Amino acid sequence: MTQADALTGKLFTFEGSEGSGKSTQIELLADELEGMGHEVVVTREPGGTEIGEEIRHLLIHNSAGDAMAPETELLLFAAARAQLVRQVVIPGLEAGKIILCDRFLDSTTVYQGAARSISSDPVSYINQFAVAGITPDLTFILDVPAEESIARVKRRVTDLPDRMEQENVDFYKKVREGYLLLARSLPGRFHVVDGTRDLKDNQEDILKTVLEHI
Ligand code: T5A
Repeated sequence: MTQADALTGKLFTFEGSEGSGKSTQIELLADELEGMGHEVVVTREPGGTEIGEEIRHLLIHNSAGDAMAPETELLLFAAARAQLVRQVVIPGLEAGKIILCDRFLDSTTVYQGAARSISSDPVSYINQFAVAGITPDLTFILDVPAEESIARVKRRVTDLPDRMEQENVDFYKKVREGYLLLARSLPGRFHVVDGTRDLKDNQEDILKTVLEHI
């Protein structure tokens, strides 16, 4: 029996720019699936483990992060992911659970690769090393224009925005384009959702698509 045969669960990941609606949709989907009797694990990146949450703090909230080199950022995101995969994702899949992960390896491809312009070879190699052969069964991209993403972040922010949220509109545009390019290059794994549509419509679309995969 191969490792893939032992992984009877499903991994669904959610991608998109800040404020695109990932967490909202994950919460709604988790409630629906649990109501149907499925065992669901909700997790996020960076984070999802004690080690990963420490790394998250360093990456996103620590003021020392302002001086962080893009290469350091890449390795820290990968470190958090390596821990999450081994501590949460693989055991969950082995136990037949449905894992809903807020961001996964595609965030690195897009943010560190497309938006921060680190070349694709190290990004791809480091991503593969971190995920240990685990590929999402399906990835939802919540697609929103850069301006809408920024507006939603601004509405939410009561204090100073975190480090990643201080990027300008061009950065958000590169992120959006990066995701749409990925979706075009791997149409079988990605399902693009219009993140400006009504919440309820997206909820129905996502649930229907997930049910077709489980
Ligand atoms: N990062 C991460 C990298 O650079 N590389 C990596 O490898 C990884 C893993 C993570 C940061 O790290 C970067 C990317 C990020 O910059 P985070 O704080 O976890 O930072 O940020 P996000 O994952 O982007 O989470 P957000 O909370 O910002 O966005 P969500 O979860 O997409 O949005 P959500 O659901 O909180 O919704 C935002 C607002 O929009 C409303 C909601 O009610 C909420 O107010 N909303 C809608 N409004 C209208 N219509 C809809 N359809 C709506 N859906 C939601």
